[in-house]
Amino acid sequence: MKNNLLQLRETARQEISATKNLTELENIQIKYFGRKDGVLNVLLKSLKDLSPEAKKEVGQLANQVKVELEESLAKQKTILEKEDIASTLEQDRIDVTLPAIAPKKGSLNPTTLVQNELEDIFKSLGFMVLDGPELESDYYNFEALNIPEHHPARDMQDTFYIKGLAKNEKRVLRTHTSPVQVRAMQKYGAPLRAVAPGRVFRYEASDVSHDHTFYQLEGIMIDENISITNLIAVMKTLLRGILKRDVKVRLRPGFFPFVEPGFELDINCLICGGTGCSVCKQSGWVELLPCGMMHPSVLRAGNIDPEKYSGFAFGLGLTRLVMMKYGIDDIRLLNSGDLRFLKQF
Ligand code: FA5
Repeated sequence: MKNNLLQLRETARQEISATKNLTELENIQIKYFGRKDGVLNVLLKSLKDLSPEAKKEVGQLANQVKVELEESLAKQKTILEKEDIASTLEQDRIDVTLPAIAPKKGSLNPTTLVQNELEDIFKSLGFMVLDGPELESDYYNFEALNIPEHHPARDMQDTFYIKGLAKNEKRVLRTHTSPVQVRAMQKYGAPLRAVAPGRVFRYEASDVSHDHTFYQLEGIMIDENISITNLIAVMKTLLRGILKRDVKVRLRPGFFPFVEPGFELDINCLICGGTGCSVCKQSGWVELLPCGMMHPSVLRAGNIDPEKYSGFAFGLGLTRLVMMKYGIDDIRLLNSGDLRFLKQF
C-alpha cells in the first residue's frame, strides 16, 4: 500500500508537469482527485482493510501525498496560465507601425455631381446660383407665375397642399423650381442672371422616366434686348458643357402660362440613340428643357418693367439629364439608396 502510494505520487507528478494546457491539467486533477473514481480516493478506500497501526502510518503518507500533489497542481496551473496569457497576447499583437485602415468613403449622388458641374458652367457665364424653399407658398408656386386658382395648368402639377401658419395661408410642396424666378426678381431686380437647382415634388405615378420627387434647375436671364437667340445660345452651351458632345435637339412650341412664346426643347434619347426605348416611350426623344421668353405679367410680379426689360427662362429636368449623361435607364434608381448602384459614381 505504501509503495503503491509512492508510485502514484511519482506518476502523478510526471503527468502534471507534462501537461501543456489548462484543459489537460484539469483532466489530470479529475483523474487523481475525482470524487468517485479518482485514483487517490480509490486507494484511500482500501485503508479500512489495514491494521490500526498500518492505517495510521499509511494514512499520514496518503495525506502528505495528497498535499504534495495539490501543490504540484497549483504550481503547474500558475505556469500554464502565464503561458496562456502570453500566447493570447502574441495572437492579439498589434503592429502599431502598420498604416491605419482608411475609413470607407461615400460618394456623391450622380444628381449632385451633375448639379455641381452645371453650377460651374453657369457661374462661368456670369449667373448667380440661388436657392428656394421646398415648402413654397401657393402664390409663388402658381399665382405669381400666371397660374390662378382654377387654371387648368394646375392639374398637370398636382402636389401636397399644406395649411400655413396664418389664416387662409396655403403652402405646397413646390412642383417646379420656377417660383425662384419671382423671388429672385423681387430680391435682385434687373438686369439679372440666375440659376436655381433644387428638389421638386409632384403627385405622379412613377415609372422609368417619372418620379414623385426629382430635381430641376431653373434659369433666368433678364436684361434689355434679350431675345430667343440668347435663349438658344445658352441652351446649347449648357448641353454641350454637360454632355461633352453635340446632341440632336428639337425645339417645338410648348405652353407654360409664365412664358410667351414657350418651347419644349427635347434631346435625342441617349439611352437608345433615338431608336426608341421605354425611357423615351419609343419616341426617340426626351423632354428635357422647357423654356421661353418671360411673360410680362411674371416680370411685373417680380417688380420689373416689361417695357424696358425682357428675359428668358428655362426649367431643366435635371434628373432626366443625369439619366441621359450616364445612360441610366430607370429614374427610380437615383432615389433608391441602393449602394450597388450608387457606388458606381
Ligand atoms: C416645368 O416644370 C416648368 N416649370 C418648366 C419651365 C420653366 C418652362 C421656365 C418654361 C420656363 P415641366 O412640367 O415640363 O415644366 O417639367 C420640366 C422638366 O422636368 C421636364 O421637361 C422633365 O424633364 C422634368 N420632369 C417633369 N416631370 C417629371 C417627373 N415626374 N420625373 C422626372 N422628371 C420630370
